[in-house]
Amino acid sequence: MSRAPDAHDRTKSRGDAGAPPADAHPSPARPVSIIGLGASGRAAARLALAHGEPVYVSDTRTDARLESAARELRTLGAHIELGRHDLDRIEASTLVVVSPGIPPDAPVLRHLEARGIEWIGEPEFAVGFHQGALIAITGTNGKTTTALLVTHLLHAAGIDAVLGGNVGGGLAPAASEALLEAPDAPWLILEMSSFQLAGTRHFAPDIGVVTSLAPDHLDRYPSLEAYYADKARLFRNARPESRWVLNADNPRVPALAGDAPGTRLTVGLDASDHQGRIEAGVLVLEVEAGRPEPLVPVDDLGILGRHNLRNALLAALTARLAGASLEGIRRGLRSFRPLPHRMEPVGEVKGVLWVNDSKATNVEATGAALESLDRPMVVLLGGKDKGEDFTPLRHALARSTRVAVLYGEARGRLESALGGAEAPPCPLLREDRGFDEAVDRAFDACEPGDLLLLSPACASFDLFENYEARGRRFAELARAAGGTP
Ligand code: UMA
Repeated sequence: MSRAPDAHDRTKSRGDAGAPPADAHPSPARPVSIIGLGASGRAAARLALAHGEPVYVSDTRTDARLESAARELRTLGAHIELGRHDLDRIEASTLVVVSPGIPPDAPVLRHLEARGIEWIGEPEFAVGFHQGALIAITGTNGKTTTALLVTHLLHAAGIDAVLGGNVGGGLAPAASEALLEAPDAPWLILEMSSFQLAGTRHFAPDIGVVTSLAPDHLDRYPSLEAYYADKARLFRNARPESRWVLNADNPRVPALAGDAPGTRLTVGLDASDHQGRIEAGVLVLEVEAGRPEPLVPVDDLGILGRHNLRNALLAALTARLAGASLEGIRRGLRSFRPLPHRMEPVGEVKGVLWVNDSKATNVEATGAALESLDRPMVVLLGGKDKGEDFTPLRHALARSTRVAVLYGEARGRLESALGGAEAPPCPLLREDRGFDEAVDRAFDACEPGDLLLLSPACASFDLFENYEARGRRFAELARAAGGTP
C-alpha cells in the first residue's frame, strides 16, 4: 500500500526548516512508481534514481520513441514496463508519481482511486528535493514568456535561479530535470500548467504568479470551472508570507486568489494604482507604497505586443520580490530576446502575432511548438521532404490550429498524412506555388488575436539555403505586411 503523499513531505511549505524526516525516502525494497514515460516521467525517474530510489515506470504506449527512452533508463537501473500499468506493483510502492500529461479521466487514475492509492504530480515530486525558494508561474497565456523572463532577469541581476516545468519545446526541462541540473539553486522557477497544478497536494510557492485566465483545454476539462479550479490550486497552501503577483487587467485573475493569505501585488496597463504599471511610456514598479521605481521605456523591450508588456511587468515585479536590483532588472529587460528562429515573435499585423519557429525542422520540434502555444493559430507546414512520418502532428494540430497551410516539396505527403482516410485535425490549404504565396494565404486565414506560426516540421533546403534564411524571409514578409516589431 503506497504511503499517503504527505508522508513524503519534501513538499512541506517553504517555511519549514530542516531536512525532510528520515522516512521521506522510500525504503529501498519498495520503489517509487512513476506513471507515464513522457518528458515528466523520464525526468522524475532520473531524479529518483539519482537519489538512490528504486524506480518502476509504466506507460501504456509501446512505440519506438518510448522504447529508446526505456532502454536508457534501464541502464540506470529503472524497471520500465511499456504497454500496461501493473497496479499491484504500483500499490506496493511507497510513492506514486503521475505525469501531468495523463488526463484525469485516464483509466489508470480511476484504478488508483478505486484502490485508495494516493499520488502526486511530477512537479510536486521534484519540489520535494528542493531546499531553496520557489516561484510558480501559471496562467492561460503568457506563462512561458513570463517564466523565461523571470529567469533572465534574476540571472541579469546575478541571482542563481533554475527554470523548469511546462515550458517544454526544448526551452527548459521538466521540473525534475531542473532539480537534477541545479540541485542547490537558491531559486527554483516553475512554469505550471493547470495539468501540473492538478497533481499538487502540498505545493506552496514563496511567490506565485498568474499571467492570465481564459477558457482553454476544454478537451480535457468537463467545464471551465474545473479548469479554473486546477489553476486555483496555486493558492491552496497559501501562508501569510506568500507573495502573489497578479495580472489585474484580467478580472478573473485576482478573483482566482479569493481570500487566500498572503500579499497581493497587481500589474495592469489600464490603471495607475498597480504595483506594476506603465507611466508615460515607462515601466514602473511600486513594491513599497509611495516609492515608485522607474525601470525602462517600453521601446527598450525586445518583445512584442501589449500582452508582453504585462508579462514584462509581472516578471520585473517577481524578480524584484526575489531580491533583484533595479539595475539588474533594467539590464535584463533590455537584453531579453526570444531565441532567433525559435518561437521568435517577428511582428504584429492587424492583431495577428507572426511567430518564426523556422528552427522546427522535424515533426517533434513542431509538435513541441504546437503543444506549447495556447492561442488559436494558422500554421505553415512544409519544405524539403525527409520522409518523416507526419501523422504524429495530427494530435498537436487538433489543439488550437485554425488552418494548416501546406507548401514546398513535402506538401503532398503532408496532405495525405494529415488528410487521407481520417478527417484532418484542422482545415488544410495546399499551396502549390512558393513560400511567399503560402505565407500570404496563411495570413489571409488568420483572425485578430491569432498567431501566424511558421513551424514547418521540414528542412528548408527545397526553397532556401538553410532554416535561418527561411526564418529571415518570414520576418521580412511580416515587416512588409506592416508588422510592428
Ligand atoms: N500515458 C499512460 N497512461 C495513460 C495515459 C497516458 O502511460 O493512461 C502516457 C502517454 O503514453 C505518454 C505519457 O503518459 O507517454 C504522458 O506524456 P506527455 O508528454 O503527454 O506528458 P508529460 O510528460 O507529463 O509532459 C508534460 C506537459 N505535457 C502535457 O501536460 C500534455 C509538457 O508540456 C511539459 O513540457 C512536460 O510535462 C514537462 O513539464 C507540453 C504541453 O502541452 C508542452 N503542456 C500543455 C500546455 O502548455 O498547454 C499543458
